Amino acid sequence: MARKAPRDDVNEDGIEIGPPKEWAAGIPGVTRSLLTANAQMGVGRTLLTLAGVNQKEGFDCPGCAWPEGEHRSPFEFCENGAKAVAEEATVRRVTRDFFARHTVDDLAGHTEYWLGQQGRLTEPMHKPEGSDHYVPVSWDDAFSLIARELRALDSPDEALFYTSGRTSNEAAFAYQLLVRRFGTNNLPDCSNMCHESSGSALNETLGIGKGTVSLEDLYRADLILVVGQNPGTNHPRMLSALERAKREGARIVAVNPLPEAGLLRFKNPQRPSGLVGKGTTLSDRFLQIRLNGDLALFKAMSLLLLEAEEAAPGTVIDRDFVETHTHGFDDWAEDLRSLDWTEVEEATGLDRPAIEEAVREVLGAKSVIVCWAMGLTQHKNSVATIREVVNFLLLRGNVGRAGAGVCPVRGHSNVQGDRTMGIYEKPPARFLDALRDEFGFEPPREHGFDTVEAIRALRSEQAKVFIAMGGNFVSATPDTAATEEAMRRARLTVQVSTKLNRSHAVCGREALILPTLGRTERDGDRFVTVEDSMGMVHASRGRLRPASDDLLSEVEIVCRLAVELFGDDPHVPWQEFAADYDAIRDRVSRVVPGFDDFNVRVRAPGGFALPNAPRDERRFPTATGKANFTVNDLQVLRVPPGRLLLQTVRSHDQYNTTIYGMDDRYRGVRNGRRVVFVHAGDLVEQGLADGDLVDLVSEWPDGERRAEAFRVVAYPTARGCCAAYFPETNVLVPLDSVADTSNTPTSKSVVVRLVRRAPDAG
Ligand SMILES: Nc1nc2c(c(=O)[nH]1)N[C@H]1C(S)=C(S)[C@@H](COP(=O)(O)OP(=O)(O)OC[C@H]3O[C@@H](n4cnc5c(=O)[nH]c(N)nc54)[C@H](O)[C@@H]3O)O[C@H]1N2
Ligand SMILES: Nc1nc2c(c(=O)[nH]1)N[C@H]1C(S)=C(S)[C@@H](COP(=O)(O)OP(=O)(O)OC[C@H]3O[C@@H](n4cnc5c(=O)[nH]c(N)nc54)[C@H](O)[C@@H]3O)O[C@H]1N2
Ligand SMILES: [Mo]
Repeated sequence: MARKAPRDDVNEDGIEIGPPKEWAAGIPGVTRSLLTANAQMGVGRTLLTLAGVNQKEGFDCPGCAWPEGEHRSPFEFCENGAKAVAEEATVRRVTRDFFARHTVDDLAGHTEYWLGQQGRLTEPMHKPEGSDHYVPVSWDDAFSLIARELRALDSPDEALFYTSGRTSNEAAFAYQLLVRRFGTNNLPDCSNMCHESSGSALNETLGIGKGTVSLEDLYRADLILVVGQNPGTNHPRMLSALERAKREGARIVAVNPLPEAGLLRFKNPQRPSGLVGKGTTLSDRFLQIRLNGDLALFKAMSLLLLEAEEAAPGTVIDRDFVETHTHGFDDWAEDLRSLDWTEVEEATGLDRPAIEEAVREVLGAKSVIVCWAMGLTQHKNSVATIREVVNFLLLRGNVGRAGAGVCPVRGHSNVQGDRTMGIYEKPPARFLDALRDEFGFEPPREHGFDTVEAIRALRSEQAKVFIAMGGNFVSATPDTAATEEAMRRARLTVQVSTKLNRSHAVCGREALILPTLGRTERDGDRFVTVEDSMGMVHASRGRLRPASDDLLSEVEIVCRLAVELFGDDPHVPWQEFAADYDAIRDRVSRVVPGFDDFNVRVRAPGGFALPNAPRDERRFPTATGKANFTVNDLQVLRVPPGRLLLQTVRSHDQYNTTIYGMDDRYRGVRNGRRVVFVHAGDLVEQGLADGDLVDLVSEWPDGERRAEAFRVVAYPTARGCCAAYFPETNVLVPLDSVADTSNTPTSKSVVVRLVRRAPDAG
């Protein structure tokens, strides 16, 4: 299985490689954001739009889920937030003429970059079966077509309802209600590929699938570990928070195979000195860990803490906390004694003194926070790794107290809220009971398909209708060739989208594109709400004129489909929901814990915080009623000779599958994406050199997978590891390569062989 580069990929010959940057943001960051914004929007619209980002009366930045601070500057946005906004507020339009000019096949031959650059979708489009063109369709006809196909299924479980993470709370609640009213829990979402491992590990050990810290905690921490995360690119506003934490005395340790610019030094563009000065050195210590080494690292750090306690009893472990609030300590501590340091050094690529120094930081800190993102969640042993992070924190009582806790940094701007609203294929019984009590129908109890299972169901034609509330399913998921083939088998695919992407081109036999409003746009006089990464809920109100008069909000799309599907529904007032989002919020307040008086509290400036039992009361609603220590085996991921461990990452110029541009400024790449970053020492060992053109080949029991034509870049990553961008490399990860328990594709540890291409094959 091989994948050729689509034809308008920038030619590798044009790639320019310079030295990686050591600092993030500052003047280049600001001018960059204005340049991107201007190219898409023009100057007037740029200033109007950017001034509304993350303001108390404005819209929530669609960029990431990092919370807003209490002191919002007039420009509470970052370079990449501005790009996300510009991408949505662009003045370019995809019209019916565009679809008349391009066949579906033709669109499938273009890159994500090209597709995204065409602009905003403007009217509903329909690809009839057997046709190779999308043609305009009325909203009414589109809804009756979907309802007809859904009703024709033998079972509701033959339909799949995907959600990406930008969907508002109101749309998400209405959507999951429609799906359960229809009779299935087939609600796969982007979380399945993202923080599912965090949710799995935290639910089991702490009793909540979310983080336990607020921004205020970050400012009060003595030590912050930033593990498996590249905030300079993916959560730039987090750098301001880290900078402030440092000013208030925190120390920061970065754990990453790559020396990411934002982790090292930061020039805060929101402060005058940040534009010109030297910037803040953010990380006090950098552990350049080998990919997938974190489980070993956290075990080793915990063991050293246990040994320190033995050397000076009563000084290291928080005995009170461990005895009162936790379960399983003795078994865990006993197991830890058998840790093998050779294996630790092998797994982490770090030597013992480096780990001992890190532990001295821990011993010197009363309050510790661990932040993480995809570097921890997308491995086979991710759930175990995050459980070990929890063990490490529990040992010194670093949960549920000021300045301490777990901080999984969420991706999409409302991915956390979507889960809270019930977008989940494995809903807890208490949520379904609450739905039943509120609406008077019996929701389905059987668990539904997650993302990977949904692809399998499409492949076996067990699932026949696929509906997506946002996102770009075929590009974001693994095993590209298999996934695309599976998607093409669907009877009907429906994409609710703002912009064109590959999932419109690689579609079912019959397909619909339903264009929707973005965050930045006016939705009559209505507003929606979102929940950030730290459980703060607040309103988001768009201000721009919609990209076209023919767009519907996501809520209206769900409710109008429901009216078509259920007719006069005695259980849910869909028409009222479509007209008045307060009516939805009233229902949320009765179904979802923590949303009492939702309509009142969300109108308070800044919104409100959701309750968080571990954080607020040191209460752990787990199976044991306590915070659980868990035993997790260390299995070193050994790479056969001649192979490297590949991680798939984001460049500075992309938002998941949306490609803003061809540069990765902080890593020194211009004008191309087909690059693979490899340590110079490994290049020598592999008989390769910087500038070589290689194929990336992964080997699996069912055969090899190949991603073609990558330029080798000598780069200071950890030894034995390499990195390349997704989605180009998704082809390398088979559907069956997933994390234990969470079923998340293993996008951060793929064993690959680098095969030099013959010059004429380039
Ligand atoms: N501009 C922009 N912002 C975004 C996104 C975007 O695409 N663009 N995406 C959003 C989404 S949905 C998400 S989930 C987040 C993603 O945010 P990140 O998780 O920061 O995104 P990645 O690019 O996947 O970066 C993974 C980081 O983990 C490191 N890493 C990889 N494997 C390991 C490992 O085994 N151990 C350790 N310690 N480190 C490792 C990598 O070197 C890299 O620094 O960002 C969100 N924000
Ligand atoms: N190899 C590899 N694969 C990965 C990852 C990785 O690190 N490596 N990361 C994974 C992660 S963390 C995630 S979250 C997934 C992301 O998976 P998805 O969420 O499915 O993908 P996105 O690229 O974020 O979706 C972009 C599309 O969303 C639509 N869109 C944007 N805004 C809106 C809106 O407001 N409403 C609606 N209805 N549509 C909108 C646009 O049409 C746009 O083309 O990818 C995963 N895939
Ligand atoms: Mo994500």
